[in-house]
Amino acid sequence: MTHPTREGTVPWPAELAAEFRAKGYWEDRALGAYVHDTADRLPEKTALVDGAVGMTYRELADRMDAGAERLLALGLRPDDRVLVQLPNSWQFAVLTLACFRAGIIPVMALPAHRRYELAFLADLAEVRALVVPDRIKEFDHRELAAEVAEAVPSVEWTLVSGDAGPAGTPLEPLLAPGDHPAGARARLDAAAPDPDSPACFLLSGGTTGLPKLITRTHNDYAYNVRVCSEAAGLTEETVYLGTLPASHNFPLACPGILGAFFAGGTAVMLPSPSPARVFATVEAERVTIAAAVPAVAQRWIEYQQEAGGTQLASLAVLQVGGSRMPDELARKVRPVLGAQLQQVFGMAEGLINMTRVDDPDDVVCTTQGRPVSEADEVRIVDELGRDLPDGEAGAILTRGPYTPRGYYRAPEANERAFTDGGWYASGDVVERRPDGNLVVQGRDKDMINRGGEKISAEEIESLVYRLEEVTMVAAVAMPDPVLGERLCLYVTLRPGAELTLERVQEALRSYGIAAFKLPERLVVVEELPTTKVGKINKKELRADIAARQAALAESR
Ligand code: OOB
Repeated sequence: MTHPTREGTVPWPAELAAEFRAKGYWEDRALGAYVHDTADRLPEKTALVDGAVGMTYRELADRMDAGAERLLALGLRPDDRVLVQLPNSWQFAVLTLACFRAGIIPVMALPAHRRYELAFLADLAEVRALVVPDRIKEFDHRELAAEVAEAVPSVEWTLVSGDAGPAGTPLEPLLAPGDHPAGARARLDAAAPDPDSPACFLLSGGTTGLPKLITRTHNDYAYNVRVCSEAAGLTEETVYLGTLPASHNFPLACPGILGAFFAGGTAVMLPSPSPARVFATVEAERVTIAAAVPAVAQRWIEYQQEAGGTQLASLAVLQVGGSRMPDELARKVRPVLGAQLQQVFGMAEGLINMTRVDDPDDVVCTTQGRPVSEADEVRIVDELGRDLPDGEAGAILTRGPYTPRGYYRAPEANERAFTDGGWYASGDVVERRPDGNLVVQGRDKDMINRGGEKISAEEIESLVYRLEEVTMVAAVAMPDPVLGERLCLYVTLRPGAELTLERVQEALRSYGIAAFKLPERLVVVEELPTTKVGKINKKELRADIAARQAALAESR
C-alpha cells in the first residue's frame, strides 16, 4: 500500500486559506477545468503543436479526458503518483493534463535524470507507474525504467512513448481521443480532485543531500499560472515556445505551456533549445514568446549575430531566468533579437518575480523584477533575521498564496528551509531597490547553478566519498563564461593515492547520476582550508578556483 499524500504535505494555515479564497486567489477548481474553459470558448483554435502534430482545444480537452479515464481504467487511482520523464512533446502535455484531470500526481523528473535520481524520486513518492520515452538520442530509457522498476517495489507499470518494447505499456493509445467526450467529461467533473490536494510534485534544486519534492496544489498552481500569465501579458494571440525541459516550473507554469492553455494561446513543444531549430520553429509557428536560461539566450544572441535574418520577427517577448543574467547580456536582447526581455527570478518552491514588458530599460536589464502577485510577501533580512532597508543585500524570505509551506515528507529539511511563520528561505542573497525591483547578488546555499540546472554540493560530495582514494572533498562552483557556473571538485587523497577527473566522472556515472551533475574540474590539494568552527571554507575555495580560472584565461 502506498501512503496518501496528505500524510506528507504541509498545508497552509486555515485562516490564510480562507483569505486566499475570499480574495479570489484560490478559485477552488482543479487545473483540468481551466482547459475545458478554453475549449468551450475556442474549440477550433490550435492549442498544441509538436512538429507535424497539431491539436485544437477541442481535441486537447478530449484527449485529456480520455487519457484520464484510461489511466484510471489501467488501475491507477486518484492520489497515486507517477514518475514522468518525457522530453518536450505533445505526449508530455497531454499526459500531464490527463493526470491533473484524474487526480493522479505526476512527479516531474527531467530527461537528463538517471537511475540514482529516478530511483530516489520513485521511492520517495511511492510511484505506481513510470512514464518514459523509448529512447532519446542513443540512450534507451526503457532499460533505465526497468532498472528503476526493479529497485522500487511500488512500481507496477511502465508507460512508454514511442516503441514500448516487450515490457512496456504503449503510451500513445492511452492518450488517444475518446469515443464519448461528453460522458467522459461529466464523469470526471463529478469526481474532480479536491483543489487543495496536490496537482503535481516539482523537484527542488536542493541544497541538502538529495532532491526534495515540492507539493503544488491545484489551487496554488492555478493561481501561479494565472498571475504569471497576467504579468507576461498572455492572450489568445500568444504562441508560447516550450523549449526548456517542460517539467521545470518556469516553462510549465510561469506562465509556460499551462499559461498558453489557460489563455487560449498555442503551446509549441520543442525538445531542444539549439538555435537552428528554435529559429526555424519561431518562424514557422509565428512564436510570440519564449523562455530561456541565460546560457541559452546567449547562444541565440550569438547565432542571430552570425546568421542574421528575420526568422525571429514574430517574437515579442523573451523571458530569461533560472540563473543570474549578466547585465551586459541583458542589454543585447532587444537590439539583437528584436524581442523585449522579461527577466524572471523564480523557484519551484513558489515565489516568481518578473520585470514587466513596459518597464524602463534600466529595470529590465539590471534587475530580476518584482513579485508577480500583490499577495506575495518578501522580506530581506540579515544573519539575525532582522529586516534590512532597501538597497542592502540580505537573505530573501517569502510566503504567499502559491508558495507552499513545506516539502513532501521532509520534516528535517522543512525545519531548515521554512522559518517561523511559514517563511521560505530560498538561500538567495538579494537586494531590493527603492522601486521594488529585486537584484540577485549571490546566494548563501551550497548549490552549483550550472546554466539553470541546480546541483547540490552535498549530493555530489556524498557520492565522491565512496571513492577509496578520497579523504576529503568539497564541491564548489567555478565561474564559467557560458553556463555561469560549472562544478569543480577539491579533494585530498590518501597517502600515495592518485586521482583523475576521468576516474571521478566514470565512478559517478556508474552510480547512475545525471550527466549535468558531473564535475568538470578536479583540484587535488594537500589540505582543505577550514573556517574557525572547523567547517570546510568554501568561500576560500570559490575564490581560489576563480583566481585559477582567471590566470588560465590570462595565459591563453
Ligand atoms: C527556477 O527554479 P528552480 O527551483 O530550478 O531554482 C530556483 C533558484 C533560485 O532560488 C535562485 O537561486 C536561482 O534558481 N534563480 C535565479 C534566477 N532565477 C532562478 N538566480 C538569479 N537570477 C534569476 N533570474 O530556476 C525558476 C522557476 C520559475 C521561474 C524561473 C526560474
